[in-house]
Amino acid sequence: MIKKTFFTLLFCTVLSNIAKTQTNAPKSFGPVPTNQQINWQEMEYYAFVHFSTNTFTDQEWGYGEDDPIIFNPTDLDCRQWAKVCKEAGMKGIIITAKHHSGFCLWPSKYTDYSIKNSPWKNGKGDIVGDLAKACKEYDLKLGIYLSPWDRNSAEYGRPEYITYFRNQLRELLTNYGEIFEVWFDGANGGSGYYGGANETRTIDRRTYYDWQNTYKLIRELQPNAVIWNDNGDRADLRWVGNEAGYVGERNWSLLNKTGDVPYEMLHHGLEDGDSWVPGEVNTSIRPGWFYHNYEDSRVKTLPQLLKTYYNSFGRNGTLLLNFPIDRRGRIHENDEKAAIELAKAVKEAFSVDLAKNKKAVVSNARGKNYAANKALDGDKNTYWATADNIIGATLTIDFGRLTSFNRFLVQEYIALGQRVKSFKIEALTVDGTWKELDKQTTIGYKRILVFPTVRATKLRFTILDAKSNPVISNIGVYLAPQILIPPSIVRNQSGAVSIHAADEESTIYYTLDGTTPTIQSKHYTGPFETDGKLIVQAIAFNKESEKSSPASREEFDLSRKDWKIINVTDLESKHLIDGNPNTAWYQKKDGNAPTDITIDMGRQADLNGFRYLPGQDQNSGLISAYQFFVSTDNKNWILADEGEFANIKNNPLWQSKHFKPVKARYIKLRKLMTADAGNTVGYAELEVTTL
Ligand code: FUL
Repeated sequence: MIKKTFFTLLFCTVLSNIAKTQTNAPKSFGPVPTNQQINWQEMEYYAFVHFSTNTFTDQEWGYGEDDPIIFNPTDLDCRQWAKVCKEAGMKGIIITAKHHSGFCLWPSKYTDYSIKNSPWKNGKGDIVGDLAKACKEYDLKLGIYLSPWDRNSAEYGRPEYITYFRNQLRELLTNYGEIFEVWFDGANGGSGYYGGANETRTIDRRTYYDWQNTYKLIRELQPNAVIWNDNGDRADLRWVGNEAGYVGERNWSLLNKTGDVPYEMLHHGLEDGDSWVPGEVNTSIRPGWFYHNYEDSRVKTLPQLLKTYYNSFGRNGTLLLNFPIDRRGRIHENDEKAAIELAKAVKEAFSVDLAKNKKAVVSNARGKNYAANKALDGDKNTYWATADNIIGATLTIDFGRLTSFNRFLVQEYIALGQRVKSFKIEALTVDGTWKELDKQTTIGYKRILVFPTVRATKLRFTILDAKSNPVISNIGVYLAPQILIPPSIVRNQSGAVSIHAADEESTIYYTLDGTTPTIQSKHYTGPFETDGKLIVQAIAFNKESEKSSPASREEFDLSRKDWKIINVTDLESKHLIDGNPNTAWYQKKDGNAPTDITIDMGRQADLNGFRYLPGQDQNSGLISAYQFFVSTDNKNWILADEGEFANIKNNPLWQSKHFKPVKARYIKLRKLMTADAGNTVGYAELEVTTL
């Protein structure tokens, strides 16, 4: 009897405690993520692979006319892609099943424009299928990129195309197992082959694709997938407004369900948005999305990749990093090496959490189920939550002794919404004073702060402002090894080369003979004069740590010291040839007449190409279609090259073009069209390449 009463009592107490805990639990605030969005966010880092006919034509955007016969990888190995991605610490791979050219990497029943008609495996291959198998083997998830814009299809622009597009989507979402993400690129450039019509077709990106019905199909076939869309109707994920590898420091995972999404909103989200639409940072490990062998030496360096890492999922985003598949059908060795180096550096930086299970006190908590230690226990499902005091709530970690650190990681429990609007961190240093290390805005799923190494006994995290009581699931403190940044190299118009290190303590060593610099190479003491073709490579060396940065490398061609812009009087036009990529000239022109820049190079040369760097204001003046003329006498002009600068709007990098060698003293770049169809044309630099 006594026993029974005792157990009944115990049972009731447990029940009432559970009830108390539950009533005490913080409620969700504002829009919250779906389970699919949470699972996706927790993937953090995954790969893009770009592969198509473009790989074999050296293009970024195929026109849709290339014969499938050119698609002939010599050593295609999807298992190698998966192995590299796995070793790089990625959780999945999104494949360009169909890029804008319309060429399909799977044998679609609905078109002949696919690998079916390529020599690869005598037309019997299926790259999406091979990748699906490889992903399974390496425990990676598979995602599908299916370009809405199709420059091959005769039906593009007509209602019939939507049926074709959905048929293809159905094939991809039915035949290859579980798909984690479906990616609908926003590019709708206009001109194309379109079944031989060779014309420009424009569509209304808000209405043409009838997205709601396409979304229905996806939800039905792949209920666990998330949808990325930059074409009108909002889906589950958003673009962050650039392809350069960073999202805003202030980054809300919210947007409004309807209405325009200008750059500011893509980049920062919307604090009071009515829907959960988190940002995904997409960028390539090289300048381009597709493989070009001339970019083999331009794979991002470790410091560049680390910056991307911190500026993407260190800022409440995920990172979708692209590998251009090469003509063999493999991830190139240089890209593989860079990605593995990044994984190693991240592991080194984040393997020891100096805050894990350390003593911590908070100014305020909702009881012991939501106490300070819940943020330091390494369990993503437990959290520190304050009662109602929001502003000024603190969590102080006591390291127990002087500890060096330079990274701070913090996570909100996003299942209950994103709440924190601003916070700061301070350290109790040797002299007994609190020193502010950083002050920032949003947190979201994960925020990582990077600051110079500090030695301290305690770290204090303060919530300065929040929409509702903060719910912090994780805090980590780390000491990352120092990474030296490669110096920057520029050559001005007169041919003088200057090299700059990111920090003043470093010494710079450089070479001009194509060899990798070491500390035995030439010591840089100041700008030096050069002329003609030149390869400059440089390293920064830190005496204290005895470490060198990776080498930076710049190739220069003809120096522009004798160049004169002869058809323009605006003095600002000098920026076009000043060697400084950060200054630009914006030429304004009324009407629709072609805009030309005519230059006298001062002497004759054997040209085989030119390079154009647009002004970096992504919103105006990016030349998207051009003609390039040459002349020996400024009277008789020859058209040396014409075409498009594909994808310049999203990726406004150097645009290199090659043509049949020709003698010239005068050059003329003509803008035929800008990406925003406006009349202003922006130039940061113009150079030529010679034989
Ligand atoms: C862009 C496309 O136009 C590029 O070619 C690339 O696929 C990139 C991921 O998205 O908008």
